[in-house]
Amino acid sequence: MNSIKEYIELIEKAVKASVPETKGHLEGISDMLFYSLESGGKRIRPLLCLEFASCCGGEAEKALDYAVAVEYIHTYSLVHDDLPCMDDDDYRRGKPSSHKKYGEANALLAGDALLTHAFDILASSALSAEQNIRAVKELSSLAGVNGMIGGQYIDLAYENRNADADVLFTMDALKTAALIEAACVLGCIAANADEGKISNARKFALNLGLAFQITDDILDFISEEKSSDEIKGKSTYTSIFGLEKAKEIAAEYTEKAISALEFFGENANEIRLIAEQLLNRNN
Ligand code: GRG
Repeated sequence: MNSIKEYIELIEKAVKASVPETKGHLEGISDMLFYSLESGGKRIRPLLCLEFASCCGGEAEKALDYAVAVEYIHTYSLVHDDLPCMDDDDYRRGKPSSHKKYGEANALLAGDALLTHAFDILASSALSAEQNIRAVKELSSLAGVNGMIGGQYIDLAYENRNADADVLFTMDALKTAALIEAACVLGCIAANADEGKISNARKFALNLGLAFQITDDILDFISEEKSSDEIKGKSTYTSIFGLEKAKEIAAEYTEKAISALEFFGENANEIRLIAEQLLNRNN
């Protein structure tokens, strides 16, 4: 079993190496992709992808392309989410967001390029054609209309009206948990895991994703700066349930996620650790 630190190092190298080379008039495009891919993200999704590959008996290194592809989708979603027509955030990870640095049209293009290249990375992976096709299918569907995009649609639809707990659940399950599910499932696929393992990875990811989003809401709530959600008066777990109850709910979902790992026995020890660390994170 590799350590989390070693996996993160592998991911950093692979992300750097994955940016398409450009020459002459096109050089600026690669700069924009690097800018958003290399701005200090936690790499949670690619880490989970490698961890699930290893936990299912595969070699984590073989899942690297899948891990990087999921990080590309995550990065595109952040670039587009920061645009003035979406959340209108000037900063991302303490640096000017892509549209602040390169202009709105270029940021839109950079997000599109990240999204498109994610599927090139999957299709070019050295794993079998069957594995790559399954990976494309899972990632496109979990990032698509019944996944992350659907979650963002609900988020926009509730900008100016109160959401109840049921709406929040569906929104977070799609907006946040679906891509985490893609990361875990693609790790399983890279290891040729059976459907029993894949189904438990999905259960883990749904619960971890919900805990992750509620923790994100809590961190926004307790941060000194007003978040764009607060400015827009969006409903979140803290606005509906209050801070203490939101913390309890996040801990409950983390426990449920950890229970789904029982199926994998001791092989999932590092994933358990990651789930606990994500609950107690401060960024
Ligand atoms: C615009 C197509 C489109 C989708 C947007 C994912 C998303 C949907 C919006 C991004 C904003 C947001 C609150 C997403 C929820 C998931 C989340 C908490 C993202 C932040 O993930 P981290 O903490 O980010 O893993 P880092 O910076 O560590 O990479």
